[in-house]
Amino acid sequence: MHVTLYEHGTNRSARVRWTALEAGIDYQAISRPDLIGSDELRRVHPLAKLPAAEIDGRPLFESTSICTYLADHAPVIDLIANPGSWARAKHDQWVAFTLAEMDAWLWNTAINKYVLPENQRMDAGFTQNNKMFQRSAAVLDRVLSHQPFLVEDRFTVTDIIVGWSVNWGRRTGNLKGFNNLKAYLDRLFQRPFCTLNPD
Ligand SMILES: N[C@@H](CCC(=O)N[C@@H](CS)C(=O)NCC(=O)O)C(=O)O
Repeated sequence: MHVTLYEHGTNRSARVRWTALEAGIDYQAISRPDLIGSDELRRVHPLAKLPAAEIDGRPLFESTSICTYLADHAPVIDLIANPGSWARAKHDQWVAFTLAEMDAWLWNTAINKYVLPENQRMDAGFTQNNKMFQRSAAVLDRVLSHQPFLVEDRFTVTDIIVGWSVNWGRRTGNLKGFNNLKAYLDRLFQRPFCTLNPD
């Protein structure tokens, strides 16, 4: 498999980089801050966002799709539940939950703080976005009170995907009182290939 990853820094790119490293998949990195919005990136991602991938010459975008594909093709370790299994359904559940019920809220705050041009920003939703993120974080905190990882009681790519969002919550001050999530992040940070932003 020939993999090119368009990725940079600790944004959602960190999910795909971490997955490739855990999976033992060699990849060529195209990593520059000026990729976002460029025509070069738009060939692979129609919104010219990071991350994106070219796998055997075919474009693939959305960090969680790239992570899931790489995990399915990990040559040496088992990084994801088998397709068709109940555990795989739980992987899909947590990925969808993370994108729709966690990332979306913090992303809305982000675009209105530093992504959109200043004259297009609205600050009306910040408090509500934090509350909605915390409502979902509470769900994960309860689940992780009685299990170390999200699927099959072992570290999988699901934890890379969800862990990135939990860490975004920590970095934006949204984990107050969620001690199980803090302990979960500690477990993730201990992994040698962890790419989560520690700041
Ligand atoms: N749902 C997408 C989100 C991609 C995304 O929004 N990437 C950000 C960096 S983390 C980006 O490129 N933003 C630039 C922009 O929105 O113009 C994914 O998980 O890959």
